[in-house]
Amino acid sequence: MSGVHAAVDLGASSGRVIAGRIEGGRLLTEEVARFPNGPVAVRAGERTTLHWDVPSLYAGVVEGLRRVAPVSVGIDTWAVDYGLLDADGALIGNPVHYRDPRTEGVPEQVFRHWPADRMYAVNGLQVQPFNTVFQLAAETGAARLSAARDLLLIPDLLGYRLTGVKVAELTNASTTGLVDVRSRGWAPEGLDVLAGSFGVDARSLLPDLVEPGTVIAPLRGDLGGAVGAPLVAVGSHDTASAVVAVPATTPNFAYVSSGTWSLVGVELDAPVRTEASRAANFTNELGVDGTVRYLRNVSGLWLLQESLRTWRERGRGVDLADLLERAARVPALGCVVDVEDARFLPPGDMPARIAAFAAETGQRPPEADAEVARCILDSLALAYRKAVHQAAELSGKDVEVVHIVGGGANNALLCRLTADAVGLPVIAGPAEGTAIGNLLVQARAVGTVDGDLAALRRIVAASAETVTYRPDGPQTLWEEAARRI
Ligand code: LFR
Repeated sequence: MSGVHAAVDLGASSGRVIAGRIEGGRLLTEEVARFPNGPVAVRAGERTTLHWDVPSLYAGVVEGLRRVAPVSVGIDTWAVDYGLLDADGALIGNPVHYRDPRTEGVPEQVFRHWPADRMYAVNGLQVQPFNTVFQLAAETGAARLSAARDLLLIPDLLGYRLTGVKVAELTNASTTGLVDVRSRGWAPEGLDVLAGSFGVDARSLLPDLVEPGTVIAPLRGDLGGAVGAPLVAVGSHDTASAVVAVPATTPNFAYVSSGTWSLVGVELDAPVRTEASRAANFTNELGVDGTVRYLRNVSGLWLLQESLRTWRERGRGVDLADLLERAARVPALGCVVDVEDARFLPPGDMPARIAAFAAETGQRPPEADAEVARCILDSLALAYRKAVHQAAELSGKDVEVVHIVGGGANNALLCRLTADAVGLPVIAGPAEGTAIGNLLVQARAVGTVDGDLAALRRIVAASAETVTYRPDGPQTLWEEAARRI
């Protein structure tokens, strides 16, 4: 039996510390701490801004690590967000959450100085308004920028608090828009544009890049039995860790990392930077072991989560399991929406936005809660279908099977609909993909396991319960639905 590794995984609604150990070639995991990680809306002057709550997260992380006394630690969160440090290493304000609308209209301003096609040729990145490069451009003139000496992405920020060492882990850095996707180094062109046109000296703020798998430094401070454990740079972008945990047994797979977001794509050895790829807004994010995560952000269970929240706020608490059971009995494809439409991005009344989309596209808006849920799941499956087909076509990769990892793997209706929509078998699980990928990369870095990505994935396959869904029903139904949006 190995020592215990600790994955810190900060997700959309909660942060967790998950302990994992290798036993008999299998990875056994256990959640040891959970604490809230919702955005905090803070009003200052005329504006309300969505923030991270770093101090409270830090307290949760410390508490969890003390409980485990691990032999190594890895940290992952969602991408793009960062904190600024002053000359004393103190955090300047709480970092802004990417769902804050401060970047509305900013990509267009940046493209005037760094045209979108030139940018894509360098960073290979999908355009999302919240990409770090746009968040930084939105900070032009902000007082805190002039006080800033370092910029750290959130996992690296927590890592710095735990070790005193500043790095930029590459998989997450690749979502900033400031990494050259071919050289896997910072992109001088992007740094020049930020400095020259927006007065943001990112060049002097960004630390050195490290590849995932690098041992950063031992933990220090008031951490009980966790002191001295090495912090390992894992795929600190949660999606990078989730892709490590795809239990693929063939190279010809597509994946859906399905949670608050759905990240749909394939794994490649080299980026695809064609005009067709850019037009389809496919991203080349960097993965573990020199890979490229070629994917698109399709929205995700966010639409369902926000609907549940809306109903709850109106005093109509809905039980998810019961809702999904009822949704399974609603006739298929009655109404579909384009889940990638920008209107679905911010928090708020999701059923109303879905109804508005339906009306605009000449469909009868879903009314009952089960109809809304069915609409969301049909629409997600439809979006997965499009993204899987496009990923295969644009990259030239053969796809024989679709793996769903993350919370969506537990949603049997979504998995079944995905198999039907894509027309390929779907293998669902593990639901804890991100934590598992995090744990395996650190376990390998400190010598508990060894081997390439395929070997790590064999451990996942041996450890995780998966369910296979075979496609059923005619593809023409999905083709017709796609034409409605
Ligand atoms: C998923 C994710 C996506 C990223 C989005 C925002 O949790 O990390 O990969 O595009 O969140 O950071």
